[in-house]
Amino acid sequence: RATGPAPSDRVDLIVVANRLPFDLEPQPDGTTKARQAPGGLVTALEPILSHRHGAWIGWPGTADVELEATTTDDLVLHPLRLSAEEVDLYYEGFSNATLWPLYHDAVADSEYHREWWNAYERVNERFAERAAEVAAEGATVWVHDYQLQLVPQMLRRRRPDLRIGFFLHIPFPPAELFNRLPWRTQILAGLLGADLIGFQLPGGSRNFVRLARTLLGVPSNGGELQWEGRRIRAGAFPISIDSAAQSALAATPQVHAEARRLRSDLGNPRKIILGVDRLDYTKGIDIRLRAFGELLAEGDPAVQDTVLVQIATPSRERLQSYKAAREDIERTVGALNGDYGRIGRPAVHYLHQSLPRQELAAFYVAADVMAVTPLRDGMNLVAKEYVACRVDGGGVLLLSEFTGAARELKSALLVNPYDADGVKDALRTALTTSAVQARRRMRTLRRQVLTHDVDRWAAAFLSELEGTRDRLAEARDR
Ligand code: ADQ
Repeated sequence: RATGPAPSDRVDLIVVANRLPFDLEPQPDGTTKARQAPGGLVTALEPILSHRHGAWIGWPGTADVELEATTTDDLVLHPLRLSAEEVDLYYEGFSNATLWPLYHDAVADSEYHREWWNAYERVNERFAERAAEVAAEGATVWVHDYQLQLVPQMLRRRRPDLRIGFFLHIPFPPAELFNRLPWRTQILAGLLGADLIGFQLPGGSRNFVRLARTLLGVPSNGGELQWEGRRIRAGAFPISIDSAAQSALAATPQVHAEARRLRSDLGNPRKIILGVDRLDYTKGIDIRLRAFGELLAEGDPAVQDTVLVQIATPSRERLQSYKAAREDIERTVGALNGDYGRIGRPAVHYLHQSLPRQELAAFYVAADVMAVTPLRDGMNLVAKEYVACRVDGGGVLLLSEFTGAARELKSALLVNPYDADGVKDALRTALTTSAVQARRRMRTLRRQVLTHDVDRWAAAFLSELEGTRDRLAEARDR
């Protein structure tokens, strides 16, 4: 792009993320229609961005389309074109087949290819370039997630006047894993371009600070780091959901009616166990299926007249590891239904589909037990959505201790997903918990989720980011 926006069109708050918050569809008349993609991040950031006439830079989700910037409700969307090859190498390759498994405890093997890394660098450069064009003097730029870890440094080189924040939605791994990355120092230096680096958990932040010290010799004091003459802060900002909106949705008569209908469609079983995830090998879908299967095989009274409903959104379907995970899950579902189902009454109901928010809420309301069993997860919003939807105060949350959410939701039934007997015991306990006990746990969970929502998360991050620089300017002026 030879020309950028005129200086007067530049904005003072910009979000940079791999994906735009809207799906953009080119129309026959040459205009572009924007449809909001569901998600807490958009809901949280949209009001702040609109209020401050902010902008969002991201890929519109289809390769090889060149779209103009569009404005929706005071928010400017800047679609960034990615070629099919870039999507292959930068997104599916380096982001999802190198970084994703490595950052999730290496639960699957990572692949390391120079051409993936080269594309990652190139695409990060383009995101940084666009942000530099769009940002007003002294603007705040908030960069998101593992696909864009080089952007903070690349942007700072171009625009030292900006305040740059970075938030990682997935775990930041310990040295034992991170050190495998051939480009480990580049990634650390990329992140250090930010003024504030946010993680889901204090452990991720500590991993980062320690690695910056050992690999780059960055001096630090708690979460304060010194790098290239600047002070940088690293810390934990656990993300959440729009708890009030989720709760209000679950309380509507429509969702209640839908929940009753679902229960009846399932044959009015005694208990419903629910799983809701992107179909990803980190989510431990196979683990909950196997635990349920073993209880069925043993004829455990806890699973008598019980069904498991698994809703899995299609995800990253071109990657071999995702194909393998899907095949394993579908084989297991088939085997369980073959062994324990009856005509018209399968043991497991499995949907490989994305559902509308309202229908998902009805499932949450209908489920007696919510099974969240990832091997590793940055936060896990599904656990929080279930809690927010239990306006009736009932329901049992079974939660892997390796999710970020487990740190806040201590009253859930916490399980180690690697411990097959432990998961089985916890599932049995969840199914036989008394209503009084369940309500007691749910009350504590609801207090946490309703008071710690996504607005609070965004406000905490942005005020820390914008406060940081003010303190630094004061320190310099003194
Ligand atoms: P994800 O790995 O995608 O997010 P999660 O936090 O559970 O995981 O969020 C998934 C979202 O998709 C939820 O809002 C859920 O309602 C929705 N969803 C799941 N299945 C669905 C279905 N079948 N139909 C419709 N919607 C469905 C990453 C990190 C997480 C971190 C978030 C936010 O991996 O650890 O919590 O980002 O930071």
